[in-house]
Amino acid sequence: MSVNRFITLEGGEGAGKSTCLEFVRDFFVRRGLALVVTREPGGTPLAEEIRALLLARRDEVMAPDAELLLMFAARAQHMSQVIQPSLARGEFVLCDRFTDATYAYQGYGRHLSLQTIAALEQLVQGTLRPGLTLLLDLPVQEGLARVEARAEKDRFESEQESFFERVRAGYRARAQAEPRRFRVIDAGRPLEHVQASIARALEDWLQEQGL
Ligand code: T5A
Repeated sequence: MSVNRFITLEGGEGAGKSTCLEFVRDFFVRRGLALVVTREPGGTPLAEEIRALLLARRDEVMAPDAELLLMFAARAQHMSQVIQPSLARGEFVLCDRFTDATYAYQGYGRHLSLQTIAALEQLVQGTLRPGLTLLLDLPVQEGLARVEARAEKDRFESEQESFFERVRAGYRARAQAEPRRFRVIDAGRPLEHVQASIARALEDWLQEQGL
């Protein structure tokens, strides 16, 4: 059976994804495994332009459906330009957020239909799903406290705490529904403990894949 080399990193605000991304990159480099690191929304020049539209705060309220469709528009571009070609070359792809974020933020957070998201997922991704998802999980208040110091909040970071509680619940529900794909990491601990758990999860997964 061929190995699904598509890995995603997920978590709520302040979970430490950006901080841990470099750690995961080093993990693969040390093992001599080719890895492409990318992110969503974004990952190509056009998709990064869509990201800027999504994150910018403006007077006009963005309709939830417009937000959802922009997420998938960026994803379609990212899939065709980066993810699919990299996987086809046999490289690992590590993506900072992917469609689980859409289920968590637009589905659970904004109350959009999970069936609609599933239909868009099918349209844009076909059968492609991550082989492994690392979910950095921590209580909402702790995450928000970590990002409190940021100079300017983007459109998502400006949401109410109740929104982020729904996002967290959404991620946890998805992890519970797919325990083979998800590894839930307790991100509330000191960074070296979080990274040790990530390393263990990656080692176990690579071993399961026979790599
Ligand atoms: N979005 C995205 C959707 O709504 N739908 C979608 O489909 C997709 C793909 C942008 C936004 O887009 C939304 C969700 C997002 O709101 P993003 O840029 O990935 O996506 O989102 P952010 O959450 O802003 O991502 P960051 O990577 O910038 O933030 P993180 O994960 O909060 O991570 P980081 O590493 O910057 O950590 C925050 C702070 O905590 C500290 C760090 O030093 C840093 O100061 N920290 C720790 N402190 C103590 N202990 C630890 N273990 C720590 N780990 C990190």
